[in-house]
Amino acid sequence: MAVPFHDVNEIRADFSAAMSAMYRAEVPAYGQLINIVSEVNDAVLSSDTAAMLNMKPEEDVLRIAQERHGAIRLGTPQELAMMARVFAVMGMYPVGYYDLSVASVPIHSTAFRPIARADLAANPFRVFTSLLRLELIEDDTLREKAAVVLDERQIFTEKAVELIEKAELQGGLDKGDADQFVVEVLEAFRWHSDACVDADTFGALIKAHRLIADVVSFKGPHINHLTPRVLDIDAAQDAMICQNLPAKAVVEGPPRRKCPILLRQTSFKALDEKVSFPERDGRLSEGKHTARFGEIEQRGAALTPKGRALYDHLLATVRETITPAADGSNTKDYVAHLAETFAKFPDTWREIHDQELAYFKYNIADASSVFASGMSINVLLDLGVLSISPIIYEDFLPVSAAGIFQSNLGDDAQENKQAASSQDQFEAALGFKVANEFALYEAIQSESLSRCLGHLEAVRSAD
Ligand code: OOG
Ligand code: NI
Repeated sequence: MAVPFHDVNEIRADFSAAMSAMYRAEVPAYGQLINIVSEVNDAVLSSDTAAMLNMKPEEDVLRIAQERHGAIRLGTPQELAMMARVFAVMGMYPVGYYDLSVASVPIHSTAFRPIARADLAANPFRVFTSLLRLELIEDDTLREKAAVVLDERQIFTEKAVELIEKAELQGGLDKGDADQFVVEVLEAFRWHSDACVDADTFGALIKAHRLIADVVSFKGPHINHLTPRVLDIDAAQDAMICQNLPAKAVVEGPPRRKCPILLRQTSFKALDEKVSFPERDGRLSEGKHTARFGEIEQRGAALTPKGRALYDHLLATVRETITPAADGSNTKDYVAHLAETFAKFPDTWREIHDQELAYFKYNIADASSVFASGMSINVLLDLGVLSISPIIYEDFLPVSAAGIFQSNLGDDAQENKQAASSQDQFEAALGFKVANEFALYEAIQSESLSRCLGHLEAVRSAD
């Protein structure tokens, strides 16, 4: 009999845990962040707020301590295509397209993550994955140099490639291979303080764009942050400041609300790290690079296109009047204005549901109450036959991503005007199309509804 394959969700969970342990060793402040987050989460889960968050069924609560996202930046279409194969072995698929050119950043991105409800519940690890747009380097010589450097590097170990091919051929990996796969693939995400370009080239790349230097100058696409999910980001932000972590002035995204929507994020600034550059005369020169940072996020309900449009509109309205200053000088005003403007976004789950602003999971609250076929959903909710819980947003905000990028490039980051976005070009590099996030949430919602209705029908006809 054939040996059964190791559960893909477990490979992903193991990989996420291994990544977390590695990052903790590389960036000690990340460990501090994890401690803050778990204290805040424990406090929220044992308070009344837990019920309000309505994170039922238990799937959302159980996964919380394991929950995090990471971010990497790749240099070539070949690296992206290979990374997609790596993530597929762990049950992660590209969802959504993010055009960072709107923030004058020369990359475009997708989020690799699990897709099915059960897989998300098992472990929702996501990786925001960016691809450098080399064509946006204006200087011909520098662009060609960067292309050569990127072409020469091999970000995966031979063994990793072998195991990816084996997984594809067999349709999975046994436990032993899966464990080794995690170890080998992790190597691609490790930080290397020895650069693969000389200091002059590094300087020229920095001048073209800091992000270009970050992608091109090193042996691999080091993980640049890992972000745990927190249930009360304001409490966590206060704790960060208390512990002298250099947190950003403002939490990005929607304001604090009773019913959280989309996601709110905050981070502490990138760290200066020592780097050594190989010089032409064979000696090493010393320098520093600002690459990695810490981030936390509070996740809320996934919005429908209608809810997203309302969110975008309200945020744009706020930003017409006030944009948060990096030095924190107008934080109070900004926060007040944000809260005031978002009063137009309903703040009870039932209103949000009835106005179709977010996606929900339907649960059976009481199968024994009066149920007749053809009753509307709202009637079933009124009667207490059905109940709802928000579907958690599993993706990223383009605007938020831009904010994170900007804040971590330092205040002297250049403003480069970038060419128009190109989802087609990104998908050509990937080798296939990215999934549409709205369609995925919609599918989870309608599947939960038909499951409930099916069950109610069965109970009724058995009576
Ligand atoms: C990724 C930034 C995007 C987020 O949480 O929005 C991101 C990067 O800096 O490479 O992770
Ligand atoms: Ni992030």
